[in-house]
Amino acid sequence: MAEPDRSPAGLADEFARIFGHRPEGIWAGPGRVNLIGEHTDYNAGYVLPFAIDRQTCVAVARRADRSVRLATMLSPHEVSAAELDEAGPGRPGGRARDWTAYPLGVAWALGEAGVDVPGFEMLVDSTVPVGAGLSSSAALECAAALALAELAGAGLSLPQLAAAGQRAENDVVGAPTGIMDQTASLLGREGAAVFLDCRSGRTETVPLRLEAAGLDCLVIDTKVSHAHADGGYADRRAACERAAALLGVGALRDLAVSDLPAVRRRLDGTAFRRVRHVVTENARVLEAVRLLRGPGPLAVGGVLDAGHASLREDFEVSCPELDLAVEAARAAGAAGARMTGGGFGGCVLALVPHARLAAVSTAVADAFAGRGYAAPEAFTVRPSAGARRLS
Ligand code: GAF
Repeated sequence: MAEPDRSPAGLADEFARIFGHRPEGIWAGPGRVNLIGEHTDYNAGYVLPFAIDRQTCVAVARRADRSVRLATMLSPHEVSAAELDEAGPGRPGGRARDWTAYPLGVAWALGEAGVDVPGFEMLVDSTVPVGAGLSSSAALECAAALALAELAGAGLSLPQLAAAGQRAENDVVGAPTGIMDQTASLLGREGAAVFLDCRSGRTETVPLRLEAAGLDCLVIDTKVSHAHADGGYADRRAACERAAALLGVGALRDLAVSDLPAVRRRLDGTAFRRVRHVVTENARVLEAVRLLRGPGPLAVGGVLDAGHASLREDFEVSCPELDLAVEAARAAGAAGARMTGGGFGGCVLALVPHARLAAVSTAVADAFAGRGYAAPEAFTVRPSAGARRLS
């Protein structure tokens, strides 16, 4: 069978075949890799993600009624029907917990933000692997939010659109995630990472010139799938909130590394380790920003390695496949490697000198085969522009 045409023109043609007329436009939202700053966003801390050159595209046209029709290139013969008013907190609309909850949730969240969202038809296509920790959900939310806000004639800022994506995910999909992924997808810049202070909402662009440093960012998808609407993520978030309440701080962000000895005396061992991860991770983000603005990306390898150890030992959100990918990548010459995203599966990111790229990919594949794990998939990504209208 011929490969589907994944260009914007191909998506528009497929839209016309499914819905009988051309879309009004095509919008794209990228996935993201988080360089450092994991499980810090919902603790009002710091994160340093970047948008990647894998994206979700939506072709959209308004309807005259309040109905919604949703289709995906993954199964183009199936069209989901829903009503705008069906989605809301605890009511995913469409079919519960499938991908349609994201655009419907975004439509609901924009409505809550005062946007008069019309009924619409939407065809989705994506090159962001689903459930791999590269934020396929935020990519779809951000493309949909940009499209629907524009078609509704609403002049929302990028942070307001990010908030709508997060609300869709928290209130409609039921995943208690933070604001990092939507911010990265909307505010990403070519050749740069987005430094976000999740308390103030302030963002700064930090240069991430991998090419100039002779590095590639290799993503290794372990193929261990995760879902943030499942228990582990919510459990870690609740543990952080409990610890903050016990320690009498507004959020774990309010603690410094120098507070840790005193914190240790007030918490049980597990709670202390959760707090220590968040506190040291915030410090690692600040250190990575300093290094990227100074010596450059080759210098952040050690920060990535320390971040992975903290997620594995203190926050306990890694898994054997992620640990193996990190170890094998480092042993084969990566300058630094760590799991990226919420954890419990998903991807590892490794900063790899160009000359070691093939060796690192092969070493990881061999290590997985040696343990009898399913074959991982490795590919490079580039820091890329954020969500935008394509046509
Ligand atoms: C997921 C969430 F969606 C983010 O908000 C963030 O908490 C991340 O896990 C962990 O850093 O991607």
